[in-house]
Amino acid sequence: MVLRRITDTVTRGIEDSIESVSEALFDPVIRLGVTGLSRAGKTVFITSLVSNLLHRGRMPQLRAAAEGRILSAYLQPHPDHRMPRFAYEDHLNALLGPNPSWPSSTRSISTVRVSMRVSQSGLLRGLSGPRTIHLDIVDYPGEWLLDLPLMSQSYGEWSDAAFKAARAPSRAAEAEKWLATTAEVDAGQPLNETVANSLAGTFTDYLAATRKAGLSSVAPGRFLMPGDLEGSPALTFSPLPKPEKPASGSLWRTFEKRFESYKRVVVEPFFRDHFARFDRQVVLIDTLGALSAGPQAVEDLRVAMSEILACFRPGRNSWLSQILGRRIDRILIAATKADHVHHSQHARLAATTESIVAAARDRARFSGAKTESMAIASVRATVEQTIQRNGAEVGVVRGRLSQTGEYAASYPGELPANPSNLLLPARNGDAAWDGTSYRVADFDPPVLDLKPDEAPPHIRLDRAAEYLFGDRLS
Ligand SMILES: Nc1nc2c(ncn2[C@@H]2O[C@H](COP(=O)(O)OP(=O)(O)OP(=O)(O)O)[C@@H](O)[C@H]2O)c(=O)[nH]1
Ligand SMILES: [Mg+2]
Repeated sequence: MVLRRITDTVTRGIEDSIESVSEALFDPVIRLGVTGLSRAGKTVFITSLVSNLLHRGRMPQLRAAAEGRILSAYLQPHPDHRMPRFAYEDHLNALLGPNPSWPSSTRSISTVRVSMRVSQSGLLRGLSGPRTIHLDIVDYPGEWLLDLPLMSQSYGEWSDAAFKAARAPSRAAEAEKWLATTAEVDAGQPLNETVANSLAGTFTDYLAATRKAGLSSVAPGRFLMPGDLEGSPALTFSPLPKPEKPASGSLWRTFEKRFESYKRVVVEPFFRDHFARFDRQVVLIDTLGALSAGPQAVEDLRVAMSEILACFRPGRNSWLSQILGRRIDRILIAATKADHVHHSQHARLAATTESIVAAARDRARFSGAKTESMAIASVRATVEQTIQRNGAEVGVVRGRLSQTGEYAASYPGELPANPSNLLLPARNGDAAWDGTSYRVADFDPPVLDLKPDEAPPHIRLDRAAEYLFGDRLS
C-alpha cells in the first residue's frame, strides 16, 4: 500500500513535470500582471479584457484579432492550483444583469488563464499550423508593491520614516489619534498584547483614513489589503520611537521581530513567487479620481506611483534583482475611467498621467523596459454629447449617476494643456486648485443588452491589449 502510494506520488510528480516541460516547450505562456491602487479599476479591466478576448468583435486594434488569426479563445484552469481563480463569471454577471452593478472590491491576488488558438502571421502561416498561446492574467493590489522599500529598511529606519510622513500637514488630522496612542506608550516596557493591538489598530485606522482622504502612499500594503492575513500577528505591529537600550522581550524588540517576519513571510514570497514571473505589466491609475480629490492627492499619487514603478527597475545589486527570474519588458500605464470625460480631453488625460509618472517612467525606460501611457475605459458607461455653454460648444458625457440613479450630463472641468499647471500646485502642497475644480461623477455601469457573442463596449482596451501582448500573438 505504502509502496503503491509512493510510486503514485513519484509518477504524478513525473507527470506534473512532463506537463510543465511540454508546456514550456510547446505552448508559450504570457504572464500579464495587472495592478493599481485600490479602486483603480483592476477587476473591471480584467473582466472586460477577458470577455473581449473571448468575443473579439470590439477589438479591431488587436492585430491578431483584426487579421482573423485568433481562431478560438477559451478559459482554462490555471496549472498552479494554489493560486485563487479570478472570479470572472461573477464579475461579468454583476456587469451584465438587468440591474448592472460594478464588481465588488477584491482584496487579494487571483489569476485567470485565457488560452488562444492562434495562426501565425506572414509566410510562417503556410508553413506551420496554429498553436496555443496561454495568457495568464494576474490581479494583485498595487499596495503590495509599496512594500518593496521595506526589504532594505530596518525596523528603526522604517519607524523614523513613518513618523516623518505622519507629521506632514496633509496627514496631521488622520495621524492624530495614532500619534497620541504612541506617545502614551513606553516602547522599552515588556510586551503587552493589549497595548500592541491598540497600537496596530490605531495605526491601521490612520492608514485607512489617509486612503479615504484620497492619499495613496500607505505602506505596509497588507495593513489595508491583508488578503488572507487578516488578524494575523504578522500584522500586529506599528512604528515606535526607539528607546535607549531596548531589552529583548520589550515592545520595541517584539515589533522589530514582527516587522522582520512581515518582510520574510509576507513581502518576500509575493515578490519571489508572483512578481518575479511576470513578462508584461499594466499599471492602472485613477488620475481623474486624484484630480477631483485635490492637489495633495495628486502629489501623493505621484509619490506612490514612483514607489510602484521603482519595483520594475531594481538596482543591479538589490535583493529584488537577484530573485527576478525574467524581465518585464513592457509596461503600460493606463489612466482608467476615460469615459468620465469627453474624448476631446483624452489626450490631456494621457498627458497628465504621463507627467504624474514621468520621472519614474524614465528610469524604467532606462533599464530596458518599454513603457507607454494611454487613457482607457475598460467598460464604457457614458455616451458623449456636445452642449452650448456661455456661447461655446462644450463636450460632456452622459450616464446614470451612481449617487441619484438618474441619467445626467457631467462635465468635470477642462484639463489643462500643460500638465505642470497641475503638478506644481500639487508639489507645493496647495490645499485646492487655483480658480478651478474637478468634479468627477461616479456612473453606474451601462445597461447592456449583449448578444451571447458580444463583449462590453470599452475605450482603447484593444490598443492596450495590442501593446501588452499583441507582438506575442504573431
Ligand atoms: N465609468 C467607469 N467606471 C469604472 C471603470 N472601471 C472601473 N470603474 C469604477 O471604479 C470602481 C473600481 O473598479 P474595480 O475594477 O473594482 O477596481 P479595483 O482596482 O479592482 O479595486 P479593488 O478591488 O477595491 O482594489 C468601479 O466600482 C467603478 O465605479 C470604467 O471603465 N468606467
Ligand atoms: Mg479589484
